[in-house]
Amino acid sequence: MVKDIRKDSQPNSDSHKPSMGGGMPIIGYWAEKTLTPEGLLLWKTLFHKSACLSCAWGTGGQKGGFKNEDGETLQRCAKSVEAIASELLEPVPIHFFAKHSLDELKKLTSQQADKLGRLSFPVILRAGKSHYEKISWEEIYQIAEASFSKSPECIASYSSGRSSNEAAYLLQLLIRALGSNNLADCSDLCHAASTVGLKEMFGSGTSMVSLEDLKQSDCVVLIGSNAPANHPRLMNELIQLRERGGKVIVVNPMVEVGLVKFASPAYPIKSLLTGSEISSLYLQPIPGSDVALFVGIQKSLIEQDMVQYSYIKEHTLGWEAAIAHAQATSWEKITEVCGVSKEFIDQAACIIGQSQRVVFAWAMGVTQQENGVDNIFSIANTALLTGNAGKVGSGTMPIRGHSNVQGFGSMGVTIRLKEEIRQALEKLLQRPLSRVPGYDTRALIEAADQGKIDTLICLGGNLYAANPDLTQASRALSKIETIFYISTKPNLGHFHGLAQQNTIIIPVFARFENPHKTTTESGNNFVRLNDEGDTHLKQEDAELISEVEFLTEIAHRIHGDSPVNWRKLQDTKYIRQLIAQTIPGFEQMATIDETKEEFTISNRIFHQPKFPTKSGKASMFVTPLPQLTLPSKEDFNVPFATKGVVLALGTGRSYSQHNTVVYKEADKFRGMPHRNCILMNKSDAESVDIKEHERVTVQGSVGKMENVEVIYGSIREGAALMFYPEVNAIVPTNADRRSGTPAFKRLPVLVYEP
Ligand SMILES: Nc1nc2c(c(=O)[nH]1)N[C@H]1C(S)=C(S)[C@@H](COP(=O)(O)OP(=O)(O)OC[C@H]3O[C@@H](n4cnc5c(=O)[nH]c(N)nc54)[C@H](O)[C@@H]3O)O[C@H]1N2
Ligand SMILES: Nc1nc2c(c(=O)[nH]1)N[C@H]1C(S)=C(S)[C@@H](COP(=O)(O)OP(=O)(O)OC[C@H]3O[C@@H](n4cnc5c(=O)[nH]c(N)nc54)[C@H](O)[C@@H]3O)O[C@H]1N2
Ligand code: SF4
Ligand SMILES: [Mo]
Repeated sequence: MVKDIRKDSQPNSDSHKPSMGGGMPIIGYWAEKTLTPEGLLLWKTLFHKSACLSCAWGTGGQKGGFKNEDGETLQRCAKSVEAIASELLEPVPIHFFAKHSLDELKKLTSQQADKLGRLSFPVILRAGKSHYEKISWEEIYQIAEASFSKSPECIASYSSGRSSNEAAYLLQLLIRALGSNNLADCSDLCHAASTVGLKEMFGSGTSMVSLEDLKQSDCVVLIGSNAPANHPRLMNELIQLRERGGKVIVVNPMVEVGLVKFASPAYPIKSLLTGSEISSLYLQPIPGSDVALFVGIQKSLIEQDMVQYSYIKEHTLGWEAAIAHAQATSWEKITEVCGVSKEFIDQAACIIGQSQRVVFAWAMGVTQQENGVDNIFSIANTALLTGNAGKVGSGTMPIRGHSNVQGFGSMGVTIRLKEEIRQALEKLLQRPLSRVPGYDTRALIEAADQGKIDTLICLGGNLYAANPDLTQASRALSKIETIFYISTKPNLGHFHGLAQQNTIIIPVFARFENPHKTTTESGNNFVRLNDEGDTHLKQEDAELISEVEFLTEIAHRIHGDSPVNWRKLQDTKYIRQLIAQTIPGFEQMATIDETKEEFTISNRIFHQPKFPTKSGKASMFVTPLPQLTLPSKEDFNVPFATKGVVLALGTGRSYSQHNTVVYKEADKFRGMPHRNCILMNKSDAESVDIKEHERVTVQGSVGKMENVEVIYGSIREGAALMFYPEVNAIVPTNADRRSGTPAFKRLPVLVYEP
């Protein structure tokens, strides 16, 4: 195995970090959760016919709890157990909110808030009050009627990708029928750069690769993804790929142990005990420099005569300029910007050029950058130069986040509505849709901060804690008159993201509890059918409602029953029929209730180099190299004598959290014992006499975090890592200009001993 793991990026010596990802800690976790008295309920839920709640890899559904879309078994991971266990908690006691004031609730950590239990009755926080109190459904609907009759531009929604396609479809129909396009979504903070970039290049914003394709590839380039933690079943595909002689190139400034070696419980004999080698080549670029690395790979492909000229001439536009750009950019510049040597870049190019079928897969390491769309362009340019798009076993594959985040986009929960959907919705609603551009998540916060939002409805998620600059997020939300939070669990947003007049929390069923069938879409464009189920919460303790019932009731009260009979849509079969009628690629939704046949959405997976663009060709774009200077210590306005080091801080997930929800304090795999740690390179720390485990201040441009414990880790010099949501207190609001995705993966900070 060739690795660009620098000599000086040695992990901390005194920690007991596992030497590989997955493995026995995962088995231990399964045992801990499933062998308890509650374990039975957990097993029952695992076998329920519905898609896994956690990530968009999309295990589960009609084939039973443990199967992927190819029917392979043992495809459920511990993350799935983690997510289910959290929804199976007891209810928040009925007198809880009467007993605990907001001042107390504001002191809770994310983990403590989640552990309170399941939300089980609707509550309201009224202006000037210190406590949430129970509210009747009738009063909720009266407040909804008043607040949704405000001017359409002042009404907005935010959503997270765990709810169903049916709920997502209703949400956008409700908002658009009001005359608003303000449909912010968590994908704005996540893969928006992928959607925008891929759409411009290929005319389609999702993965062009199916699970079957992945099984046929002989090389995967995995960029800015920590799949062992966040998409664990993808690891099975990488193990199988290596076994059939394929190669995995990892691009990540941090050495994630599970990307070097992973022990998969799906293969108890061949992998679980000894582990399977994952990376064939591990490249550690400077954070934010992936464009330079990929332009380098392109330059090397040109120099090694590995470009598929006949392919690009026939199937792409703009290739001449992209090639000229790579040729004109000097090796000196490329290696200086990305910090990876020409030797390693040549090796990567060689592997890609010599492979027959290459999949380029990526996640947040490249989308959450100020040049997020350029990152996507540079990766996909590389795929095109080597003829790896529109061919079985190859292509571009954004690895999606939430389990139904892609479904939300397909259902029209987006500020970039497809023209065909617009027309179909106008026909359905018998009126033109508003042409006023909608707010995405960042624009929504900015608009709220300027007092431009009166009413906000949040379908899941945690708008407050998911955003950068928590001070701004809290202030912005406090200027909104009424906020409806539709949620399964309490979270920080319920206590820090409070409206001016009324903050209402609506408790809803989780996916496996809904009284009706629903559907979801995986990142591989596969639509799953979720059976109805029931909740463990006792009727006398719980007044849960389904998302579908709540949304249709609001819509009915505001819009009446014409042209859409909203209450009829409480039978979700009718929503699926509307989806089949109005959303391209979803025709099979019309019969899924009868056939139970889960399906791949049409026109998304490309096995021929014919793309849904005007010309039928893919477009290549010139990708300027980023300018990655860091400020100097003096720019942080600290006393002159302060000894500190300026680093590029990346923020992301620990191995024990799901987005803003923390399940466990420690991240064992990275040797970080609690949340308030900064992982950095030993030599950076030593350059300013900071020792491991010392407490430091981490100062960014919008605030500082104190008492942060230093942990040495295998991250390249000049880079560091901290966990969100806590770190969002100091993350500035810089974002990619074209997609609006915040630059969560590169913020300059000064690390110093106070
Ligand atoms: N268990 C679990 N599963 C999840 C989630 C969860 O929180 N927990 N969240 C879900 C969601 S919504 C999402 S979006 C995904 C997120 O899945 P990922 O994208 O895998 O998660 P992140 O922790 O954001 O970090 C991704 C990786 O990017 C690397 N990185 C940082 N900067 C750079 C850079 O400049 N270049 C490159 N090439 N790499 C860089 C980091 O070192 C890290 O390994 O996971 C989904 N699945
Ligand atoms: N600094 C930093 N910030 C980031 C990121 C980062 O890497 N770094 N990543 C960004 C990314 S990729 C994302 S996707 C966002 C995540 O942002 P969000 O999606 O807004 O946040 P989550 O933490 O996933 O939301 C969790 C809440 O969803 C609710 N919930 C769970 N299941 C259901 C359900 O079935 N129905 C309903 N109605 N509610 C439910 C629960 O109340 C739970 O508390 O964060 C972003 N923020
Ligand atoms: S890989 Fe993702 S979808 Fe599959 S079981 Fe794990 S968390 Fe669920
Ligand atoms: Mo995400």
